[in-house]
Amino acid sequence: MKVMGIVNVTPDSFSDGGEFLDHERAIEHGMELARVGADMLDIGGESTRPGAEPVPVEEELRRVITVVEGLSGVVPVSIDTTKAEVARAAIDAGAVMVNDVTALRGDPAMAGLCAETGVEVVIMHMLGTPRTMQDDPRYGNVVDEVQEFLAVQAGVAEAAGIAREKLWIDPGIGFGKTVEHNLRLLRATDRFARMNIPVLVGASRKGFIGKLDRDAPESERLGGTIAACLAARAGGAAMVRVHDVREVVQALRVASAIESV
Ligand code: HH2
Repeated sequence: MKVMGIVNVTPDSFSDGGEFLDHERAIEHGMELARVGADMLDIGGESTRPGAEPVPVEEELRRVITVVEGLSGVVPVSIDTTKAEVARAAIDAGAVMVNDVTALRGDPAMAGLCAETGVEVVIMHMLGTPRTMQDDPRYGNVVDEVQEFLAVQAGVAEAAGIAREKLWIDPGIGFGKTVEHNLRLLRATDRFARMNIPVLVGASRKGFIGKLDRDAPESERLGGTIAACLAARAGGAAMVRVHDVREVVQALRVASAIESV
């Protein structure tokens, strides 16, 4: 299974110094993640945390493009954005994947851009928008509904000219979900994997882990992150999106060594 390392270029990540220093530190961080085993890096300049406000396009471009340029020669880069203008600039700077948490619903130009440039595309499920998604999310059957959504959006992507081989699907852990919804989705990874589109799972340090462990803060969610990654692996996920690349790579290596002995 592949590991996607997270490089956030937002004010709460690499903003201690001036602009140049911010980019430099983000690039160094990405290089370190690649060195310890990240197969690819996901670079994002707009937080999608619950309650997060949108970032203007110029600001997002200023945050991410230098970092995409600096890292795309080292390791394959994914751009985490909902804006086609940012995606286009990132692709020009070397990105090979678009990770759009709106699943191509946010910007009408996104699907066409992805089709035209031939990049890989992540279709992720989200209920509502980052600002509102954690306000009492409800489903009849969360697994059925997420699966149906992913199938529909994969169809939308194909209809826009994106080759099926370029698609990834992602159940969107934490995007409009209660703890139980997240657990049911992780447990159903095998059902998503049977859709014959590679599955990406992003559970790293997410809120449900804290809720299951006496409100552990983000910095203390590594054990839960690893447990979720191993569940995703057991269900046949093709890639996990994580902050703690070194530790997750180690866990995955041990899991596969046990399996193949
Ligand atoms: N989660 C976050 C952002 N992008 N993309 C995909 N495909 N799947 C995810 O689960 C996913 C994602 C969470 O973003 P945020 O809350 O901003 O934190 P971080 O980027 O540090 O994970």
